[in-house]
Amino acid sequence: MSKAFSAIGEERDVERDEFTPGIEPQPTWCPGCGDFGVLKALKGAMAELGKDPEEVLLCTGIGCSGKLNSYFESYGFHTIHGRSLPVARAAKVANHDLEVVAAGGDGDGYGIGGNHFTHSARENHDMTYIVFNNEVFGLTKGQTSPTSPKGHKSKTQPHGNAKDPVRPLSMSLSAGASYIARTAAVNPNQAQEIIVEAIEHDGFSHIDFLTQCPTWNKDAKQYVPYVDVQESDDYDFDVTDRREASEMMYETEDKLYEGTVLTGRYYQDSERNSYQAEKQQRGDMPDEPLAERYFDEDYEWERSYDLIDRHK
Ligand SMILES: Cc1ncc(C[n+]2csc(CCOP(=O)(O)OP(=O)(O)O)c2C)c(N)n1
Ligand code: SF4
Ligand SMILES: [Mg+2]
Repeated sequence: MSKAFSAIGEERDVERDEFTPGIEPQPTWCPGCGDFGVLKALKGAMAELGKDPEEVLLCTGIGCSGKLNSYFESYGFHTIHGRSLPVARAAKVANHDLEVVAAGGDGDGYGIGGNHFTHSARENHDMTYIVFNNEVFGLTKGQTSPTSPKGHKSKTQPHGNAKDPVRPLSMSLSAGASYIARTAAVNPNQAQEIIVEAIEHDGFSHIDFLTQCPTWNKDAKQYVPYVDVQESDDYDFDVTDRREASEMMYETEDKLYEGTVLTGRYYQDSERNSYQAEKQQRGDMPDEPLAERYFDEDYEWERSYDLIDRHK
């Protein structure tokens, strides 16, 4: 339980259990699945931040990871495969008062939804994107995913994966995310701290969340022992320096497949405007949620043609 200020400025106690749905569905995740760690850390982070469930929208993709919003009390939208981000972006643009979190798997976010990931990061939408990275397609029984190691054997690649895995952190940095971190389900305290920071960050926050899949990724690590790059004396880099962050990400991505699990904060740019701030500076987005205009019968809509004429 944490003491926090609610959105209306009242101090109150927020408990993790407020984010447990009233009907308490039992998660259908397998015993030992890393997805439990994300759920626990997310509930803990929301309680620490003093959020009310009705202030939060959780959009998920398809996969074991996509079941997250069945077990998390808030507004929710279980979208289609790879499409949690466009739905999350639309909701945020329509109502920027919402705390928007999108979540999905490595197949969902780095594969079929990769294009949405790239452009959401580039546009720096103010939201938190949690990618459950278990290095397989879990829900559909363990096929090779974009983060499966080279040589990894599965039903779709019985002779071993011929492809190099994607580099999620580097991809995110080059696309334009302004907060980038990696954590692991086996490290719940760090995971909660990182989710809190990601939500507080004003811009697109990407968390690559290592979630072990004991059912379909048996030769994979349980992501232990992990090293926190901020805590370790072996690493020293500036998270606000793009070049240093990029080098550290490269090393982290290589080491994961060599058996060393590096986690922590990798990059933060607090200077860059979020999409919303940029639009507001240009006079394109009102202070009140845009969606309120639809309920205002007297609102006079402008056509974009008229605006173009005005700028001639
Ligand atoms: C358009 C579309 N293609 C394929 C599928 C089948 N499908 C469902 S989940 C999934 C992969 C999920 O893997 P990942 O995103 O890594 O999530 P995980 O289950 O590992 O959490 C696939 C291919 C689908 N539901 N929709
Ligand atoms: S198949 Fe893997 S990812 Fe899915 S619930 Fe089971 S352990 Fe978790
Ligand atoms: Mg997966």
